[in-house]
Amino acid sequence: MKITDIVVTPIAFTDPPLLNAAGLHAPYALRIIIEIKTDEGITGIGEIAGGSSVLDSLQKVKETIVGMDPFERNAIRLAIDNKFLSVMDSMSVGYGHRNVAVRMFSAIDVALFDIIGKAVGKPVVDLLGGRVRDRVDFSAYLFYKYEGAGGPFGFKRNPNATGWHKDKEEAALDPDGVVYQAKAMCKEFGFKSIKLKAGVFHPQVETDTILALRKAFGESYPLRIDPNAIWSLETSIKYGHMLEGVLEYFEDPCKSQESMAALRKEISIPLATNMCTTSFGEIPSDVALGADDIILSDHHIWGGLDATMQLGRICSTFGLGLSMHSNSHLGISLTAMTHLGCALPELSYAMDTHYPWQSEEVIKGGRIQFEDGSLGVSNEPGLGIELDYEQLEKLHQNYLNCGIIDRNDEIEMQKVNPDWTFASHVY
Ligand code: GKR
Ligand code: MG
Repeated sequence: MKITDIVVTPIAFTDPPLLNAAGLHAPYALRIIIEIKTDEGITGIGEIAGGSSVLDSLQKVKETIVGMDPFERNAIRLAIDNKFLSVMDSMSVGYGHRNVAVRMFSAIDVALFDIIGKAVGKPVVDLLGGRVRDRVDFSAYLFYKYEGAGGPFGFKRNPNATGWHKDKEEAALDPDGVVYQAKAMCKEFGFKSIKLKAGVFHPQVETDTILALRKAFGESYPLRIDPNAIWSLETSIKYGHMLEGVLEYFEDPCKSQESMAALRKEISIPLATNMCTTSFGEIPSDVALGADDIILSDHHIWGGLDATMQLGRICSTFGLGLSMHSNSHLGISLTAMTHLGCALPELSYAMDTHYPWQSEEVIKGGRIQFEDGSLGVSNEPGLGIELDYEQLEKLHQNYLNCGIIDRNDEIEMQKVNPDWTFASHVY
């Protein structure tokens, strides 16, 4: 089989005014949908975070991979590395050029698995070694937020919204608001564990929010807080002590492997990260320093599905736990995450997902339905989903019209509060 074409479609979909350490979500979130076509008439699909550098690179990748066999995933990855990385880049880790190449391959890898699955008549989970569980649990991903629906409504409500879609338009700017959001989200989706995106208000308010969630939900709901590394080591120690015995894990309270390692010696809560260790090259120092207890995998960031399976093995080798990170996404990503989650032996936590915050879809059949906070995968070949071209075109038009080409939460926040800076709320 030969790859004949790769079609790259940037899309934008409605995102409510969610707050985080970097600022505020824009009214539209960006993703890129890719379709890899083959001479046997099989097409594979993938989804990745939007942004101009990944989009530019994906638009140039066609000449590199057209003509290659989709089964040769290793050769395709090397060809992409050779084309998009200089020798210097390939030695660096973290963000930058290497990150763009890794992210590009992450999307391509999912589409290749989709093609291979369709060609051999097997679901992607089987290509990853088969199910170790039939369903994967997801956690309720809570945000402090302004009132509003996002998209064309911005900070206003959508008058036609009902149920959870109405509840999610409520402001959540204090512990009570977050507890309301948590109850509404858990009722709608059946989630049984909770993550709070923090780094927005004073750490005392955010600690009080966790304590209010504990009071409202009791001990059977594991709780996590993620200040996105905006707390100092001292602040993390101080508030970490208040959360001992309450948190399932403490996600990226402070910046750098060194600070996380120092924190880990002081408090008795497992530390998790999707910020201080985000690539294979950072694992040796992570382990040597003892920076954390749990790595949050993400196939969009670690280099695809197979790479994430390898990450699981490495984590268990070094006694690290494995969870899963997310970002604003639609159903192709959610389906790929679910295949992976069903196959990953080392996964031992409910996975993150932003999906409840979104309303639109690009796959046939519309929005994916959670049951009891979990999802399973079908036995259909490949990912088992198909693109809805009408919706894809609609969301592509959103992209063309919304004027956002790169995510910048700081600029979005300054539209609301011109004096706001990232540095002004580092605690
Ligand atoms: O969506 O605002 C957000 C999150 O802050 C996201 O960008 C992070 O990457 O969910 C993420 C995290 O766990 O750090
Ligand atoms: Mg995080």
